[in-house]
Amino acid sequence: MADTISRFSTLSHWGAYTAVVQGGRLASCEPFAHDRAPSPLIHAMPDLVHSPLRVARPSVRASWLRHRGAPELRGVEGYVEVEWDVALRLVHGELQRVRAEHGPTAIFGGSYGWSSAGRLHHARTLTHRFLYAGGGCVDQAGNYSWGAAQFLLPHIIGTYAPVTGRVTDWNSVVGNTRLLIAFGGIALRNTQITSGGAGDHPTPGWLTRARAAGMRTVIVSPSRGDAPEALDAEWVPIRPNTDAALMLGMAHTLLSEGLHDADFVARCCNGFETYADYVLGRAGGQARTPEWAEGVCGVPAATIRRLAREAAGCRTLLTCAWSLQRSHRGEQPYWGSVALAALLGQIGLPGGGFAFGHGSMNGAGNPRPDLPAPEMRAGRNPAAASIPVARMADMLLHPGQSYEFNGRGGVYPDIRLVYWAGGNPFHHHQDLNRLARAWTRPETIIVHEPWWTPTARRADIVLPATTTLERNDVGGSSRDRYILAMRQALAPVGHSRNDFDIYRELAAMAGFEQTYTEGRDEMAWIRHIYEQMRPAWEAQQLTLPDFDAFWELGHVALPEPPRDFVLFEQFRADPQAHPLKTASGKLELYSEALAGFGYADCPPHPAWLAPAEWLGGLGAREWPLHLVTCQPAGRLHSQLDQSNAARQAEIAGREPVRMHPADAAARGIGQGDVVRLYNERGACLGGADLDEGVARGVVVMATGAWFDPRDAALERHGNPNVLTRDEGTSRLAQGCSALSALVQAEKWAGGPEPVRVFEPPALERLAG
Ligand SMILES: Nc1nc2c(c(=O)[nH]1)N[C@H]1C(S)=C(S)[C@@H](COP(=O)(O)OP(=O)(O)OC[C@H]3O[C@@H](n4cnc5c(=O)[nH]c(N)nc54)[C@H](O)[C@@H]3O)O[C@H]1N2
Ligand SMILES: Nc1nc2c(c(=O)[nH]1)N[C@H]1C(S)=C(S)[C@@H](COP(=O)(O)OP(=O)(O)OC[C@H]3O[C@@H](n4cnc5c(=O)[nH]c(N)nc54)[C@H](O)[C@@H]3O)O[C@H]1N2
Ligand SMILES: [Mo]
Repeated sequence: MADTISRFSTLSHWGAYTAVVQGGRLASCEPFAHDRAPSPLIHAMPDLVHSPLRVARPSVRASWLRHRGAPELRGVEGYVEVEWDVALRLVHGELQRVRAEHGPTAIFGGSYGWSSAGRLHHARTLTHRFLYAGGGCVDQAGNYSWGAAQFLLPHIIGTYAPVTGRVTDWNSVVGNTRLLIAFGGIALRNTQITSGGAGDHPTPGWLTRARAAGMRTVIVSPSRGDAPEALDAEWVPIRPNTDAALMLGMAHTLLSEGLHDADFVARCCNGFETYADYVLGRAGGQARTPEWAEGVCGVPAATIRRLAREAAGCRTLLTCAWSLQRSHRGEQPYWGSVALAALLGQIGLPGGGFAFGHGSMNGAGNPRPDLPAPEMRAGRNPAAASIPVARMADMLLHPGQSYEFNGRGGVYPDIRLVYWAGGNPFHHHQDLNRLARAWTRPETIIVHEPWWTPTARRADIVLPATTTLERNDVGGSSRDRYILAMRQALAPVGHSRNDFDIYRELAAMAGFEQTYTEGRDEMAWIRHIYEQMRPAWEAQQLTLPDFDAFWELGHVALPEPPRDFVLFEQFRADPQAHPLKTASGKLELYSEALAGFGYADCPPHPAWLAPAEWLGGLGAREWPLHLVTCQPAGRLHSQLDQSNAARQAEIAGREPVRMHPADAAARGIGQGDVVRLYNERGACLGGADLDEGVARGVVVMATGAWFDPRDAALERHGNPNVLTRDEGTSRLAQGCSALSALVQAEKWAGGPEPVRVFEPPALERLAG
């Protein structure tokens, strides 16, 4: 029997695959048959599922168990393993106590994080569902990915759907686009991933077809590696966080040479005159000439003029990576690209206009009918309380302090209890030394995790969660044509339980099990989530296959859309009949609403606003390198970092730091050396990787190396978030601004500093 091989269809954020199980263990993973470019990341799964870093039993931090105390020892001291009933009683008791003494706004349940691809067992959604049903909590608004875009775009184009990937589709691009200008490039490493998982990875194929059809690509990026070599793209290196200036310089060329589409602007835009005055310097301000832009962004004025003229002369699509807006004043390059596309006058034409995220995530622009993806609903938060997603440390540090957000004011609540499942804030947040200080404030921190991640090690109560392979589920993404069945392949590892069941038991203890479960068990929920999609199919005269057939086959494919999707096609054709959902009904080059907010850090028209840290600012004298924290090729954020493959991708046992050979030589740094990156917020070690494809003055370090501080002065493993700034993009969006950070680098001259984070924490069993 032990040798019997069984196969189960399943899904991860990095793609669908078949889990091959032998002797009760995951033996290997085979890509989904319909995937045209499967991600190699699926092969890390056996390592992960059977990792020695799995949380085996419910665990309680020693001092917390003794006297609910010593919050400063979070991350330092060991755990006592307890039985499930003990752990659940502790969690239930704490929730009851905090709710009774301080109310729902003392519980922080935002629980930001990607969790797993399966939609029923999506830990963050379940956390919300459980906490909402129990009286509510403080939630987080928006996301780290495109927080600035989410709150800016509705003001200027009436929706943020394009940043989610709903842009002019690839069929339209292949058939029409002659020039693609990709700000932030099209990094195929990022297109391995889709939130919710995908059956297909189409981007490499679309790039090949577009190139064969005659599309030329220009990538504007501090890193040449942001485009696949086969695309033969022109690389325009740029200083990080200065794209807004480059776009203004291009706009100046269009306006001053009469190359803009005056008819489109008159029909479809609001506030052209104000914007043009700003660009041309007619209102007494600086003219944003290509020469001026060169001084800011480092791109030669001649290149800026050439790009503007070329774009005006053919069908051009401008696309911006999400990274551009994940920076201080990150609203500006996004608004700038919409304005530039408006001047070009091709918005709403096949293959023209603006787009976002082609190199940020799998499936942007993938032709797909407008049908829903599977979804588990969290319900309504009766506390109706939330903070801007990335202001989490501010909230913990400054209860009672007021902040501004998208035209309204808010006050940070006084958090006593933090509940987190499915995220890793000690990966995702900025200025981790500051977060570590903030993290000592709450009385109790509860985390569900399959692994002893840095966040699990900083909790008071850790409940061991199953992984996707240990339960049944259904998944899929709004960017992909497949709905995927996820069949349980393994028994729960150790004493882990499904997040769904942990919350069900806690809900039962508190007397609201029925509200939480609605009377459904796992398979009843999966069937329900599937059937929820049926009405939308029928509205489009399509028949969703029978659930049992779907479960048996393992997937359903949505039909190819009948025609190309072109963003704002109808609006362009008749702006009166199909107005945008903006204040003016048009594209806003000037926004009355933003003028009303009066934010100097997000003025009412696209502008160049110097970020707090950039290479042209004063701070660059002391900190002369701009740190770009990109997404990791071999991981999803911090997920998969505990695999052997991740160890092999390291340099000198740490996260690679890519830098130009000249910048390295100036500091006596050679290939493979251990380097120390540092600024006034912290320091981390990394392994030097010299690369002429990185712009001078830039260092690139991927996110997600498990946080391993020796102390506040040194992180040993290469987690760049000890260096990043923890400040909102602006008062408008308050988005994550991780990509604006200056640092210095030196060859490490200290001791060996071994990485300790892959050793489990000290564990003891509760006697008796
Ligand atoms: N410097 C810098 N920082 C950044 C970024 C950047 O560009 N630069 N990018 C930001 C962005 S865009 C994002 S989206 C965030 C990502 O931040 P996160 O989403 O927090 O990162 P992940 O590592 O995906 O964390 C998911 C966690 O969920 C756990 N998990 C997986 N499955 C389950 C499950 O079934 N149950 C439970 N209970 N847990 C589970 C995993 O083990 C992992 O610890 O990072 C942000 N941070
Ligand atoms: N393999 C893998 N793929 C992922 C993820 C992952 O963890 N691993 N995470 C996923 C998630 S949650 C998200 S939100 C997306 C994020 O998608 P993005 O935000 O697009 O990804 P990044 O890798 O942060 O940045 C893309 C590129 O932008 C360039 N760049 C940085 N700053 C600037 C700038 O100021 N100007 C210009 N012109 N270019 C700049 C960098 O060189 C970088 O390589 O990625 C998704 N894809
Ligand atoms: Mo993200």
